[in-house]
Amino acid sequence: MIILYGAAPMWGLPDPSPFVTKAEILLKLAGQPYEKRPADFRKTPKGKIPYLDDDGTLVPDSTLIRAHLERKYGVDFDSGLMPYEAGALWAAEKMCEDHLYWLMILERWAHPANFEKGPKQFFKAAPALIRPFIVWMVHRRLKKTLHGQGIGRFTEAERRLLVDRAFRAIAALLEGRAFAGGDAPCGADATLFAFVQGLLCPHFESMCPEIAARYPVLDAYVARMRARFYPEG
Ligand SMILES: N[C@@H](CCC(=O)N[C@@H](CS)C(=O)NCC(=O)O)C(=O)O
Repeated sequence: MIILYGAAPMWGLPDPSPFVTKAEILLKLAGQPYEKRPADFRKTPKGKIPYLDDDGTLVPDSTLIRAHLERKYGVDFDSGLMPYEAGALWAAEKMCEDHLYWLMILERWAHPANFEKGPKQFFKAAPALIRPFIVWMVHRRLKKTLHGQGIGRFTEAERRLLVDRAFRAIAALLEGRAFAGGDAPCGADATLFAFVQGLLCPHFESMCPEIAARYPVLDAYVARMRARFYPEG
């Protein structure tokens, strides 16, 4: 029995974490039955979501989950791809995870209106008296992380340029194809979809939808992936 630990659907997304959505789509692609449950952060092997419990074996990290599914169930998530395509898509996945992710975090957490209607709900369970202090601590840690990672040092105009170039790159990989994998989705689709969908989430005020409008292939792709993997809406 496979249990995928993440959060709950919110903000019109299957999960607030694109990494959890990536892992969920990999499970769907692998054709493995699973149950999704809310994570207890005290039990996550690396302190992050997602993680998997596969018959008692704990597997943290969306990329390690992919490797686990490949190893244990013999799934080839790159099936049908030329080595050059598989390489370019792997690089694009890492651009999403290690670059665009931080732009998403900055928009959701550092923008006061977005924080109010978004991540603030993660703190609902904290005792009311110390909640503002916890929020302050988390914000302080995040500011440090964004500065260290580098995204926190860019101006809005510079961030626009970075988003534009990243969207242009993803759009180029999708041009003329239904999925990054071609006619059928591949492993990279799990990641590209999860991150583009998260960045275009209409619940938040963001520069991303306006920039993505220059690349119509992106919206069409998100709708296609959504219909395929989350037909329930
Ligand atoms: N490399 C990890 C990244 C996962 C990740 O950053 N998850 C975020 C949620 S989107 C998290 O759990 N953050 C909690 C923290 O950093 O304390 C993966 O691919 O699964």
